[in-house]
Amino acid sequence: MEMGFRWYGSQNDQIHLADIRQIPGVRQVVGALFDIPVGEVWPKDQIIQLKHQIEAAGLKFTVVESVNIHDDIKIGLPSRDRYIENYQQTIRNLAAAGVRTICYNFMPIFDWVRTNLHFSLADGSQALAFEQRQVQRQPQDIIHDIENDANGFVLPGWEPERLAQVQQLFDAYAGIDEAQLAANLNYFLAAIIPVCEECHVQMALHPDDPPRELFGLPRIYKNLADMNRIVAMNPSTANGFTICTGSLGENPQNDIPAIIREFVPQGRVPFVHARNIKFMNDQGDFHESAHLSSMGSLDMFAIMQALHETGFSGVIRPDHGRDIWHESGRPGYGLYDRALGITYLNGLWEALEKQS
Ligand code: CS2
Ligand code: MN
Repeated sequence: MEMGFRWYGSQNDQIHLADIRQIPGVRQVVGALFDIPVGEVWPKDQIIQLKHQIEAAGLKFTVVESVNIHDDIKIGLPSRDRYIENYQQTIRNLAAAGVRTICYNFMPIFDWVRTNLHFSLADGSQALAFEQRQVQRQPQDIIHDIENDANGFVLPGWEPERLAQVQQLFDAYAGIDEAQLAANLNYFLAAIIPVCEECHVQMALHPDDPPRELFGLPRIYKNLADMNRIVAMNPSTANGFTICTGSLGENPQNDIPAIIREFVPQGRVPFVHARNIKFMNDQGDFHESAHLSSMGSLDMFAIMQALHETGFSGVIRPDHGRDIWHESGRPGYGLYDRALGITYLNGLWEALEKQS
């Protein structure tokens, strides 16, 4: 297992690589080119520049999060083939720079959805939260809140230029149900997995967050049954998963250690996001919490134990953190709470290693 930290690049992140280097046990920076519009080819020279910058700080760069998928691919429009060709070229360019894992998601229109980016917890910290009654509102209202509450940052998946067209996007998805979305994923995988095999790159699909239908849009990766269906589409191990404990854990029916025990031994999990969430009621409303098991609803020890037992050898990173110690950075992506999360996860791992 190698510990990683997500970084938005020197132009877009208030955290410096030198800060990341000082978190004990961090080896990897999980990065991306955030300025390339979704659907365009990531230029090789810019990828290599990012790699050199990360390596100069004494860290490695083998996981990209995310190369996002153009909506035309998810909708299945004829224009998808051009975007798929671009994606194939991006895979080749990333592989040439030593990237081995590409995280992506197949969520229509929105990446993750939260209804509050500054939910106050009892200890005075703030975290991201989701309340179902809030999504009865218009998507425009949620977009407006997220854009206004992001402390001036543009959050990935919430690009204002793209979401300015949100009504057109909703119209374009009108005929797309879960089966059609699955067919479109299948089409995409059929085109890109052979390229991944050729270049020794593994795709790592991120779960839908939250893993339930929202705004009438279909969902593709909510639980173990969905994962089996995605494996059946394309059994190559290049067709892999990101296991995001927070996202999957937002459905209390999901048994995350069981999911790990199913897919890590298949060699299908190059990348894990570790975070905890706390349910606020039995309607599935939740807020994100500190990583410690006792602060949330997930048993982080059982999760790390399953990873250890199955010989997980990929990259793991803390996912979102709370805003603590007066930090008010990119919501979910401050330095302090994610660093605390890393220290805790490393502690659990050391105990597991020494016990075995
Ligand atoms: C991340 C996602 O911030 C987050 O919630 O886990 O944005 C994730 O990067 C994408 O969904 C993966 O494509
Ligand atoms: Mn995640």
